Amino acid sequence: MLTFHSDKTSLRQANTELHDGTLVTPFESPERVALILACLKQAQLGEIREPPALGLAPVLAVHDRGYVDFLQSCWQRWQAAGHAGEAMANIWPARTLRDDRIPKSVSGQLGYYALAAETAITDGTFEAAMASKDVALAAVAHTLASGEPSFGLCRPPGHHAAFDQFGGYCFFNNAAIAAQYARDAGKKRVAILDVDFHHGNGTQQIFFDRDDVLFVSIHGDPAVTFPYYLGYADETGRGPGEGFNVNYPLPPGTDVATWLATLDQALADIQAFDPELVVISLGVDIFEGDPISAFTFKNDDFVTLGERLATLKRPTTFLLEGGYAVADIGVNVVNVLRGFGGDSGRA
Ligand code: Q9C
Ligand code: ZN
Repeated sequence: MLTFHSDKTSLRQANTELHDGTLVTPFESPERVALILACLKQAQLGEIREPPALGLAPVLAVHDRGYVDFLQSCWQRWQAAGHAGEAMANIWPARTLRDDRIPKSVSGQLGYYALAAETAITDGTFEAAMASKDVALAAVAHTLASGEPSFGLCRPPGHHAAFDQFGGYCFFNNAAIAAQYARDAGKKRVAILDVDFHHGNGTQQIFFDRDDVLFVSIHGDPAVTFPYYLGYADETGRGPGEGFNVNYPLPPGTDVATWLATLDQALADIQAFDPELVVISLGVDIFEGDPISAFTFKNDDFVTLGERLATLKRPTTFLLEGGYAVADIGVNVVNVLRGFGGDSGRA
């Protein structure tokens, strides 16, 4: 399978993540991509290509202009304001405050455009996010042109990024940008299947009112799991989008057999939609050893996941989302892609 990768995704080198009340080295590290790349090469899974730089137009097709401008200018403005650490939100237009005025200061704007505090904006974050969406766009363009599957080694991930909010390690919603690109290229129906442990709140929000992009997600129950405030089964879409958003929340600790039975339902939803393209938001944080997640996949179960996805027999683009058990991240990704490709060998 053809992989798309850019060294520029390593330009995000954040030092801090707010985790359990302390500042830690971020779980979402550049090492993740390097380890997957090494495993892909070792497994001889196929050619690895650089994406072209496509600029902001495909980003602005799903994200707010003010939000994009904020991401582009945030680090410079934060530094100019004399702040010592990395740029992090610490106040929000929360339920009892106003959200109809955007503050002037970078600190106020951080809260306006952030949906969580853990994710810092740093030097190189915007450039890495640009490279990540270019990886996604090149991958989807290849699938559209050839009908062949492709893998976009996206980093930073994207599925928590909404129309005008970042968080959960995400800035640009790579899957949404890729799906919209396919729509603009003439594909009538695009399905996004999100298998990351965490609910893809950003992708859901971007397409919630639409019937041309089906969003289906299997994830940890938001009652007890990040992102907490979205991802319930009763979120089914709105207006013309009613029926085109499908959430399968599962309790932490869910066994693989139950997860795979849920996948079969998700695949049936997708077949009923008859999509011309399937985008897989591929989070491998469903692995049993993931440090921040609570599903129970073993290495070999990722082969099974790939095999089941192949039964859709649809043009498919895989885009990397989460996965933080770095020692296993390469094996787990390669196993999905191998399973999909029909080679049932385990990495
Ligand atoms: N500090 C993705 O998998 N917080 N994002 C969890 C650990 C946020 C995960 C607690 C998790 C975001 C793309
Ligand atoms: Zn995740």
